[in-house]
Amino acid sequence: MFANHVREGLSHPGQKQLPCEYFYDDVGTALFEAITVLPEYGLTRADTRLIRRLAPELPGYLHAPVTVAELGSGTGTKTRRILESLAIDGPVTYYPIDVSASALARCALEMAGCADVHPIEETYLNGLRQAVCGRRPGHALLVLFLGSTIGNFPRDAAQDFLGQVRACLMPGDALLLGADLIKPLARMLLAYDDPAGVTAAFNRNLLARINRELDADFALRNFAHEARWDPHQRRIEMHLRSLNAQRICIRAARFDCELRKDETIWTESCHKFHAEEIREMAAAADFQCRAQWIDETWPFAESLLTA
Ligand code: AVJ
Repeated sequence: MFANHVREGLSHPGQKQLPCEYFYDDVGTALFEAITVLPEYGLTRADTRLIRRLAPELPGYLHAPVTVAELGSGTGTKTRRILESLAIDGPVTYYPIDVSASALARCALEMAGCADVHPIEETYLNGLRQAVCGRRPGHALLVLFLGSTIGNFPRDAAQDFLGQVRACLMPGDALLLGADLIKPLARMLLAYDDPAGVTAAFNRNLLARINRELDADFALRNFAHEARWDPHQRRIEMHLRSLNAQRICIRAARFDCELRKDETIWTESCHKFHAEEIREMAAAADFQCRAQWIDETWPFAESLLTA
């Protein structure tokens, strides 16, 4: 799977690219956690502040008992508040869904005290369908999609994804969606190109992972980290710029990759939103936006969408 995706992305005519879900091996997961505490990266702190604010209000929107399914739970740090708040009205079942086994294992350990935890090592929609299969009659399902991971999708795919989540839900179920909002350009760029170089290390680790898992010979020093703003797509793009003409051998993918000097590999897109845009996307996916919480310090929106 990984080998095929790498071969496809790097033999792509025109812009070479790699899928961003492969950032999160053990090293990448640790580097991402370091990003979340960087002063320049306010996103995770805004998300956490909003969850602290909305958690006590959440039971008012849902009929107990509640089953929670989280898409891309990571270690689940932000979710504890939500589970604790829902647990006041009765026992909560929690399905964390993630492709990172190490993150899931930590999540299960940390949340064991406040919910009945069933980790699912799967991609988002496969995991959600699995969680839905096990749903008990009379339980409301709350799906969490936090941290602006929705921003990784191209806009049309994000719309499509919301529709697919909606199709898994029944009346009375809900989706809590976190999305990073558009803010001044300098702030957005610095968040993805921090002076300590943690984001650069996170980006380059994708090449290191290919070296480790696919027996490749990327020289990480020959690649520069780059964060760009695309005003039309309203997104930050992360790239790795080849500093010289080079040929990379990826043995396990049976593939040689040639790069020109200054050619880039596009590794991630992080779309940014207007708050009303989220409500429009929700409506187009047949959701009702019941509430929206916005952080003032770091513009970020948490939207509660019901089926
Ligand atoms: C996890 C997708 C929300 O888009 O900000 C952080 C990933 N990439 N720094 C983001 C990321 C570079 C992050 N998401």
